Amino acid sequence: MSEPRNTKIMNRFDLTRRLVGKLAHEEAVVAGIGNTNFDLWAAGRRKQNFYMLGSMGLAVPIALGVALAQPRRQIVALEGDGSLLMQLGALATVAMLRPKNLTIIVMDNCVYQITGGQPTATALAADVAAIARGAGLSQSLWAVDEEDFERLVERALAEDGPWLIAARIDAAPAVATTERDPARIRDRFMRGLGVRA
Ligand SMILES: Cc1ncc(C[n+]2csc(CCOP(=O)(O)OP(=O)(O)O)c2C)c(N)n1
Repeated sequence: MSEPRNTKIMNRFDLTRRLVGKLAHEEAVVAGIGNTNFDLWAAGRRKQNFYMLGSMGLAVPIALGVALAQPRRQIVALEGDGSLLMQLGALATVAMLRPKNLTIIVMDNCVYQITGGQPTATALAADVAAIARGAGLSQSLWAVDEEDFERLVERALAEDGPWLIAARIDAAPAVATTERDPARIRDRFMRGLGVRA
């Protein structure tokens, strides 16, 4: 079992591109406020991407809802450590409902980067993969390096979930900014999921 201090510090955009490169079956990706969705936007336009704007902590709850509504589709939630820490109860809810098709990916840079780099609890002692295991998500792992991240993503997409993959990342800024048009983001996502003509 890896611990955060034993893992390589990687780059969010690089990992996001590696994730998107593994998606071949119209998997949905729900990205949290700020940098996770900025880098998802930069990694290529997909109709099955949802970009959360405004509120922290909602990538996992939204992705859980989509996973329950569309059990034959694989769903990925992308979240920052600060946002995940704001909504820890969602992990216990996921563990209770056990959607086989949900993977949570936590991009842990140990700071609230987008608001100025204030340290989060993971900078000191909190371990998001261990917290998730404690919430009941037994398949909760740290990616030790980029190759391990890719292997874990492949496994999560192929084997029953729920999964949580945590990755330590550097403080590089996001490489783009998502278009700020919530109605268009929602409509495109609904069409991408086949629930709106
Ligand atoms: C409920 C709520 N509280 C505070 C904010 C202000 N805020 C927006 S993003 C952010 C930091 C997000 O940190 P994290 O999820 O770790 O992502 P990072 O910026 O490090 O990529 C904060 C404090 C907000 N948008 N919503």
